[in-house]
Amino acid sequence: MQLPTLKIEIEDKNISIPIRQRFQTIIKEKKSNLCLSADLTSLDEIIELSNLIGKNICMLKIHCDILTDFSMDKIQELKDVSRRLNFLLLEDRKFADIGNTVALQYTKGLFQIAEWADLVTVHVLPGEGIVQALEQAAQTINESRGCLLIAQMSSKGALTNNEDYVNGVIKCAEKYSDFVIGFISQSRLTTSDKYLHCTPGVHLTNTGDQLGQQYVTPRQAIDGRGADIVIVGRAILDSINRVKTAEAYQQECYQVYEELRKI
Ligand code: 5IU
Repeated sequence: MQLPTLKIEIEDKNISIPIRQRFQTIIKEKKSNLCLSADLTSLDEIIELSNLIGKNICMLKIHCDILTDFSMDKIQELKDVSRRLNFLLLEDRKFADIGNTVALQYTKGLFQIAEWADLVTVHVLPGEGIVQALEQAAQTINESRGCLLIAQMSSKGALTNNEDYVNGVIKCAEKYSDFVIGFISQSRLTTSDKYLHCTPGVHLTNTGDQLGQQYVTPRQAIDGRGADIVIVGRAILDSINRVKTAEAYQQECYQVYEELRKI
């Protein structure tokens, strides 16, 4: 009779704690500022991998539209793993349409993203209505939700990387600072601790790929580029031992983070 009560308490805790606070607690408690970018096409494989690597990460980033075996039951299974091993789920949807459309893309269709993704990524290109719409839509969900605004991209020639654009993104974050908990960025954008800076394009040995991706090391991402969260994909996914590699990235990223941010 004790077990069901305990489960309800855990669920309630997740529902009641604001997502920003939950994220910061996870990072400190687990000593991890590593986000695994699981760009895999099988949700079964992602679930299996997150059972092995979940203890090392603060967040798991996926692209639901590349999955060949997506179902709401399976994504619930992944959500259960994320709760048990205490990491957030980020759907890297990169919303980029008018408010009315993104609200539908967020809550409806095959993926019903708002039901399971703690966080989503958003382009501010269409204007601030996009964030307003997602925040409103998130209020229909019985759990704390948030988003990361894409301020700068890691890819060669990205049109996002100009000052006016980035300033517009920062302004939008300030206006919707309950729902916007951080940025996807390649540099430190604000001195406020409120916003978590998440940086993709990180690899310890490669400098890029054949399709425009540009890599820096974890140290360069955290030191030079002001990252709080380091997003790592193929450096872990393509390694011979994914678990060992994830452990190595966790240690390296958190050590540099502690050293520089004195947390
Ligand atoms: N991603 C980037 N750069 C960006 C943004 C997102 O690489 O500017 I915004 C995503 C794409 C991929 C992951 O899902 O982060 C990086 O994967 P690799 O570490 O395998 O390159």
